[in-house]
Amino acid sequence: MGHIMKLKCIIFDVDGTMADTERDGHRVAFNLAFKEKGLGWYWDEALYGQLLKVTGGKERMQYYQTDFLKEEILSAEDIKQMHACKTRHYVELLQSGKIPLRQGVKRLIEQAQAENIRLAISTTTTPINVTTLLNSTLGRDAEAIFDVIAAGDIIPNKKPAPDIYYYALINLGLKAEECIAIEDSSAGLESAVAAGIKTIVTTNLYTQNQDFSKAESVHPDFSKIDTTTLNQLIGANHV
Ligand code: XBP
Ligand code: MG
Repeated sequence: MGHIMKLKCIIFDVDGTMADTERDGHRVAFNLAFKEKGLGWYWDEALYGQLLKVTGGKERMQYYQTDFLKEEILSAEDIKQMHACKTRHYVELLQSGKIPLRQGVKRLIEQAQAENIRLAISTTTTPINVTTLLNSTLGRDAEAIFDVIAAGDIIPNKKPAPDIYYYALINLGLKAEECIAIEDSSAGLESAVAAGIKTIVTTNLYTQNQDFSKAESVHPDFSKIDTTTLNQLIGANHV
């Protein structure tokens, strides 16, 4: 007879999960960068929804010119510079306080802390984007809340590859069965599940019609997500 496992860590995705960053954050920052650099690109809300298929800002720009424009306008170096410009604009948007955490995220974080459940982040986005969001919403020392912040280019293959979740697990020193991931997109779900982590999904307008058949449960918001329900999912993992 094995013993019942307990939840050791909640691993949060950032974009779309902790905050609705895409439509009014990343998208706006990309357009500001295109304008600043004199490139005639503009990504409206509908087009951006299609581009979200590819995770990572640099990868998204490459995807746009290859698959939509069918013309290589930007070199790899141009994309890097454009992305640095986009990151500057995005950080400024976050610092202006216009992008809040999704309702219920702070409550879940505080509940986990009170119960000594560890917290981590696994995201495709650039590290400074994560720390700026945390600082602008949870305060100056917010990074310390998370034991591991796995972000951006530290791994070569972004979501839906499992690499960023493997990186988080190794640095946490935990097994996949001891963690729950929270994601908002099918690419994120794919990534976490491929790393062996049970995953719940909180949808948003861009992701609500995606395939979440591999999720433990799917929610429109955080109202029914708490440590009790997450622990029940882990409890089913007998060892
Ligand atoms: C988030 C993303 C990110 C951001 C852009 O995916 O796709 O690429 O849109 O971030 P996930 P950068 O939520 O699955 O991590 O421009 O910093 O790459
Ligand atoms: Mg996401």
